[in-house]
Amino acid sequence: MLETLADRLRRARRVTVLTGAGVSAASGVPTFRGAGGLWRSFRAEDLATPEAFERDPALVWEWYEWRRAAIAACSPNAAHDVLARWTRDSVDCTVITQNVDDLHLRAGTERLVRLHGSIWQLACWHRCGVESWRDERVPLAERPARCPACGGLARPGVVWFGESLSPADMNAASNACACDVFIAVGTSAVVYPAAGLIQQARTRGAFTAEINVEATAASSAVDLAVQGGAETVLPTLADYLDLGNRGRSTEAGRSS
Ligand code: BJW
Ligand code: ZN
Repeated sequence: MLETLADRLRRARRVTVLTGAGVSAASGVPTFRGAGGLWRSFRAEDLATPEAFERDPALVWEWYEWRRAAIAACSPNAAHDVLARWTRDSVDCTVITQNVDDLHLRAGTERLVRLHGSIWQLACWHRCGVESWRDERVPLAERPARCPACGGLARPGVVWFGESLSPADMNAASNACACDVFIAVGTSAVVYPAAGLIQQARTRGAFTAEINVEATAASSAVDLAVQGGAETVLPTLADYLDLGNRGRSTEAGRSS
């Protein structure tokens, strides 16, 4: 099964990978849904919507501060490393992530679209015109955080339910759907518009695959569903590719 995917990747000119929380699970970052997921213990409506922030900014910030501290203690795993290498190597590979941790960046990923923002980025709640800014201090100097320009409330630079994604990021993600192979890794594929990218890629002729520890909303719609942890499947896949490439270069050496 992995050989089929490796073969597709070997022949692909353009590869796109959509990642979700499962990619960071082996690093210790909690997922949202499923066993141990954040939405098992917290209600999204109370913490991840503009209405929740309007109602109780201190509570929302308390939750994000707790998550920022947890993520600060995590490091990229083997799945992040493989994807980062693919974006740096010769193959034209783009990673579209729904994750707000910065583990793809810390692994050195180059062509990266961050659809749901960054937990380390802050923005003015009142949209006073100031650019969003990065703040990695844990804990924040002031809680709730304040905008340095207008002194009003600052919010986490993430995309909450009911909020639109950045048009530039959506555009980049849609463009990346014009690819030969599209792989969804570690996402439950239930949150839109991100989940819709899988179908978009398929409609545009891509070979679609999923890597996940369990069946998801996308499993029956993709060409190939691989069951397993991203941190083990991606390195195995990379080994297949490296072996294949080595074989090819040996053959080329022999024929010259
Ligand atoms: C492993 C593994 C291992 C584990 N290896 N795998 C009805 C009502 C209201 C809204 C809607 C509605 N219907 C549709 C909508 C729109 C809504 C939506 O999609 N809702 C659905 C949930 C129903 N979408 C939006 O609101 C989006 N905006 C939008 O559509 O704008 C237009 C609009 C405007 C106004 C009204 C309506 C539309 C915005 C979505 C923003 C999502 N935000 C969050 C929080 C980000 C900030 C934060 O982190 O706090 O993004 S929610 C959360 O879900 C987070 C994630 O990025 C996102 C996706 O989750 P993901 O990554 O798939 O994680 P999980 O936990 O779900 O799955 C993990 C997977 O990993 C599992 O499958 C495991 O099996 C697997 N796994 N270990 C491989 N080792
Ligand atoms: Zn401001």
